Amino acid sequence: MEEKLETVYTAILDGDMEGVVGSVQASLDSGISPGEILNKALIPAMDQVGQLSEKGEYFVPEMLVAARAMKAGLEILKPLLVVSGIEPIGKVVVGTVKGDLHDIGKNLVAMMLEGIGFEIVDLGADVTSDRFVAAIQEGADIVGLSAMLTTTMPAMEETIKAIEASGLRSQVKIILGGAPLTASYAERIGADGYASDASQAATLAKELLM
Ligand code: B1M
Repeated sequence: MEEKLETVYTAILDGDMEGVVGSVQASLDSGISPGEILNKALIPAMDQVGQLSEKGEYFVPEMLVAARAMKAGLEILKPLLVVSGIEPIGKVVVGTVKGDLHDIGKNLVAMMLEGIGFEIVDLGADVTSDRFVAAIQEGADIVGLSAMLTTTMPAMEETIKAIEASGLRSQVKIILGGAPLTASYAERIGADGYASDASQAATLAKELLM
């Protein structure tokens, strides 16, 4: 790995927020593209955090500081990855479902969708089905649900059922993603599509509106 990217990667693993901010900026200044910083340093570092937690070497505090450091890096990249001043191609409501606090993946998906021209309504994390329904009532073309815990996967089905019960189901396409999910699970609970990562989510969202 390029030395500057290695510094970003290590700073995330160390949960060193200032180190991430400095090294992301230094990488940009040296001409490394925002996409490369994201895909070659930030995302691999969070993957490694996940592996360390699976091995019992990292616990919640380490995951928290790494996540905070990752977010600080994303904040710098966001304006560079997102186009502005163009007519939106559609409106997407995104959120992590009820009971689930993981929002980094969802934030990346939102950023990628915004980057290709969607207007984003980000409801945050731990979002109840009622809040999703209320946001769709305000107007939406697509709803994007994220979940990272096996225990919160059922909240996706509950959300889809609540959207159906509200009579709004035919107005929106529903897509979902998150580490424990699969395309077959998405199909089984009545979603319109599944994406395994943020760029697939962007492609899927565009396809669904065509
Ligand atoms: Co948590 N956590 N966590 N955690 N955490 C996982 C998910 C876990 C796999 C770690 C582990 O034990 N190995 C495990 C889940 C096990 C399971 O359910 N099978 C776990 C656990 C157990 C927990 C707690 C229960 C721990 C505890 O308290 N004992 C607790 C639960 C809290 C809660 O939610 N109620 C918890 C807490 C936390 C922190 C708060 C400390 C922190 C989250 C901070 C934050 O997000 N603001 C955290 C973190 C950081 C992780 C890991 C290490 C990293 C997650 C991450 O950000 N990845 C994670 C381990 C892992 O993932 N291997 C883990 C980077 C991100 C870019 O990837 O989120 O997968 P990801 O998103 C991808 C795709 O999934 C996809 O695209 C994204 C970008 O490419 N995607 C979509 C996501 N959403 C999508 C939506 C789409 C389409 C694609 O369409 C709408």
